[in-house]
Amino acid sequence: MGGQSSQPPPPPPPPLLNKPWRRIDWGNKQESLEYVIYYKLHNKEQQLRILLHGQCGAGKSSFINSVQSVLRGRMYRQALTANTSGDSFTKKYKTYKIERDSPDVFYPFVFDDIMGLSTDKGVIVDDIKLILHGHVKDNYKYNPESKLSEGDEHFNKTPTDNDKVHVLVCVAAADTLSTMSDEVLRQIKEIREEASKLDIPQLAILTKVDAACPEVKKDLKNVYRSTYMKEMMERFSAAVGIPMDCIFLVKNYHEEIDLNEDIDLLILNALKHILYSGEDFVKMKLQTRIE
Ligand SMILES: Nc1nc2c(ncn2[C@@H]2O[C@H](COP(=O)(O)OP(=O)(O)OP(=O)(O)O)[C@@H](O)[C@H]2O)c(=O)[nH]1
Ligand SMILES: [Mg+2]
Repeated sequence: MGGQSSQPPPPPPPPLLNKPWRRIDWGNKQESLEYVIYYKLHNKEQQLRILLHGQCGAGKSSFINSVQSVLRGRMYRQALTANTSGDSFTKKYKTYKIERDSPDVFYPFVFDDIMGLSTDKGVIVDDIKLILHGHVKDNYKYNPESKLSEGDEHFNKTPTDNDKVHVLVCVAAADTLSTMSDEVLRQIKEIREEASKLDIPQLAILTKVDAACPEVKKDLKNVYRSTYMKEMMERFSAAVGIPMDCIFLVKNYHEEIDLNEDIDLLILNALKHILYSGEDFVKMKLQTRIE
């Protein structure tokens, strides 16, 4: 303007950083796997309840299947998933235990899968708050008209500590992050606020990294070198208030029929941090009870 020569725009950042900004020990799956395989809590009766929430189609059910696949060493598809858009495919609140060694022995952590958030069904947020407090029984079928009421057979009036949520994980699809509606973001924040009141630790996983960035699709090991993925994480962190060190990039099993070590490593990395947070929370609760 005004005859002055304007500065040329800065060159776009290179698609890949020279060095990854977060370290993943590629090629060493055993260490992470052993951490989970031998994972136990001090109190044998204690169980960590991990609740996954997030937009419809974000990959919540797929993440549970992916964790099961890694831990069982073969593809596992217990939680139903679907390639649909719009309404949530998962309609029920369901708890998934993971078998360890034999059919009646389970890992000391469980995953709660729920219906996804969408723009028009605000009732789900009230139900999720009840889940955080342990008031919702397994297999509750979500009713879009009204939240679960105290008189319902699926309302748990006297939740034990194992019924309550110990880690809240927000799942978001990296490839559609930029189009996430303000309403869904608001719902995520509202759920986080309730969890914060209960001191429940909160993490996030960004799925579908393969669909979000061509460099990552080419080689999953590029995931923490991709400038685009880092920017997505930063934007998501700013939008929902979850700090960067609590956000993990993941590619779920979705079309593969065989396990892949790189996919496993990202899933184990996220799972390890989820378990650390849950364990710290349980310890903190125990201490405050003793004091
Ligand atoms: N490319 C790719 N596709 C994925 C990934 N994770 C999940 N998907 C696909 O995304 C679709 C939705 O996945 P779901 O696991 O059903 O998502 P959800 O969050 O449980 O969805 P609702 O139950 O509807 O809320 C399915 O077609 C999956 O195969 C991923 O990491 N990469
Ligand atoms: Mg689902």
